[in-house]
Amino acid sequence: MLAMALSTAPAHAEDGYELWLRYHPLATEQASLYRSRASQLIAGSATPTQTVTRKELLSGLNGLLGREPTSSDTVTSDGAILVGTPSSSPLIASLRLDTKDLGKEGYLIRSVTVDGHTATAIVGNEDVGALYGAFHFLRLVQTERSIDRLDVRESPHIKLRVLNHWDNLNGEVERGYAGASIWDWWKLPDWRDPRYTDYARANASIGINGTVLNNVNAGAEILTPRYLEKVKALAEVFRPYGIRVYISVRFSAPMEIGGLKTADPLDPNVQHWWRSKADEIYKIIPDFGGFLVKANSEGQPGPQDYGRTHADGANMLADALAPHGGVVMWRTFVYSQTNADDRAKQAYTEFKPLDGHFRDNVLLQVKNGPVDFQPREPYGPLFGAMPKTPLMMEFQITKEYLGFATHLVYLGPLYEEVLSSDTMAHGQGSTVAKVIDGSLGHHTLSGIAGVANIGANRNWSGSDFNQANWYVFGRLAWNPTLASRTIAEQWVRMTFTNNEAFVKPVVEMMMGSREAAVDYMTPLGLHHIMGPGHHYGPAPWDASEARADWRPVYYHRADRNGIGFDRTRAGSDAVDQYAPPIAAQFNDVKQTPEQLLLWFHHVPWDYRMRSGHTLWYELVAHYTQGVDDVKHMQETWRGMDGYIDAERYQQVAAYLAIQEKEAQWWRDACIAYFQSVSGLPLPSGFAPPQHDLKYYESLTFKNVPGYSSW
Ligand code: BDP
Repeated sequence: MLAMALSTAPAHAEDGYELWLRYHPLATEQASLYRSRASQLIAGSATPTQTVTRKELLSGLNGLLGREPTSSDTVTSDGAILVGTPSSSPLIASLRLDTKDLGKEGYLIRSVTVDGHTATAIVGNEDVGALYGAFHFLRLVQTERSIDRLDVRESPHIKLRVLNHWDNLNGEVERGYAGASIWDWWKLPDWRDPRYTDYARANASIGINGTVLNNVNAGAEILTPRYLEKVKALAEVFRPYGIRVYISVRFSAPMEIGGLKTADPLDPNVQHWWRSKADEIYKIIPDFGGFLVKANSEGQPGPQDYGRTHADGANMLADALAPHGGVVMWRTFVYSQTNADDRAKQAYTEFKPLDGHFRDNVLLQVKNGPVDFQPREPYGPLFGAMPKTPLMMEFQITKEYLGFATHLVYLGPLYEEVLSSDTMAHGQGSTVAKVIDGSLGHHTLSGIAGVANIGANRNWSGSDFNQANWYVFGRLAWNPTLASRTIAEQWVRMTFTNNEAFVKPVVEMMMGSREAAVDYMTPLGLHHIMGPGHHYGPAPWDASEARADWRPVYYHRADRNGIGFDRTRAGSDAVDQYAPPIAAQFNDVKQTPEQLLLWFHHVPWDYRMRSGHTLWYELVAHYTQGVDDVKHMQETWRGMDGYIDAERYQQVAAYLAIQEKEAQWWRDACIAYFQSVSGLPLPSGFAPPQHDLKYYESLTFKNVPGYSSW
């Protein structure tokens, strides 16, 4: 068995650079089958997008099938592939395919007959649609799906599908675990690293159509002419792939680089400064996307510094961009240390009253949960609460709170859980997905952002499995109703192998991995109990942070009597930020899903769980389960030896060993701490922590990735 598996493993070294666009030869039987259905390629090259589409198909099919289709203008045999738009190709126009509903970015893939020959037509209304269709077609071949009777129609559910890079201009990446920034700002614009093209290919292959190049904690320099030239160079590389560039702007830029005394959004000089800045940008980057803004949040400047509202600030920038078709993505991640109210409530409190006050080209970008990208949070209460404003989703792809680069945690189930949550805001079925795709509020503008996990590491994302999180983000951005399991399966096939003996157990392992992390880090609704600042490892005891709302003890509220944050009507009343049926559910301890119990309730240690056990027992059981799950993942992976290349196999194995060690650390440290607070004995059958609490408390870390520059 093992010997057989070994014989199909690729012969050369793999470093993960190719991502899921790994066009390695299919097994011989499959290859010859596909070759007969991909014998000719009829594709234009009149525009840059057509050229890259054609190139991708040629290199992809050549790699997968061991032979390039012949290029031609007419169909001369069975198995031709026709790619393009009705307006650019008379041949495609003559097929009279119905492209009406596809929009600008949609495509169809249809098996057709041309001059008596079977063929496959990949058609968009615009070049970029055909490009997306080409990637879809390649995926079918890569994953060994039938391409005989195709009738695919696809168009994106969400308009702006954007990566957010938290990259600083000095090359550091905030919360980045995959090395330095891939943007070599110093050598731009003259040196355009070929990697930028591969970045664009990867994004286009999953439908991402925008990228915010710099950190939300932005400096003003990126708005200077010197840097705008660099931004322009990147925009030029990305343009053929349908990707627009955006930048994060610092609200006080008019003071820092414009010489003004104020950044007050109602000051005419400030307004004028931003208008001319926008004009300057669009002169050199005509398809520039717009601005992303973090304002009055964690010390960043903003309109409130001048007694103005978020709407005043966003609208001022929106007015500057509007003549050029640009948008403002204004973040709702705000909370203040001078506000004694529950941090989880503050975004809603500040933004909900502003519904209806924003210009048409403003989107509010809302983190998926009310606090901060924790392993599990309920969906943010703003979703569904601002029907007059397009709300964007902000997911984190980089795993700031989920084990950095080394923990194997597939985020698909987390994204899916949030997107499919029913807000009940406009009756049953008002899912978060329908809020952000604009359908619930009848918005034409819609968006979704993912904080990128991309860096200069050869494998882009810090680990092979982290690539799956970039991938699943893109696919769900295109269609937020897709199942994360289906996406995982496709990713595994494209990234590793189609061998079922590998695909099935690995998909299973990925699907369980997020729950494992929740269990060994923050089970039953616990949150924000990680190490201070750098966010590495457990520190539920920590009260060292300057701000109360950065301290773990603020969030878990454990004492001798119980544990959890009371967000019911008797507590902070965060529950009432949700639509009434959901609020009623979360307000009632018995109706609250146990996975969110301690998010919404402070309960005694001997609280009876649905299992019949006490909360204390269940807490210990979940922590233990998390570690066991990681051991199980290791076991699964050991069984995969020989199915894939040794390089990636071994790195995953080594990372899983790190994950096991750290999962154990999380479990033991948290149990030791909570036990010290509850004073309860460890339930029988569970191993005691490996060290005493003092040991865990004594661990400190310096030079943690993603944080060192602060
Ligand atoms: C937190 C990060 C911090 C970011 C902030 C944000 O710890 O580095 O600047 O979010 O989203 O998750 O603005």
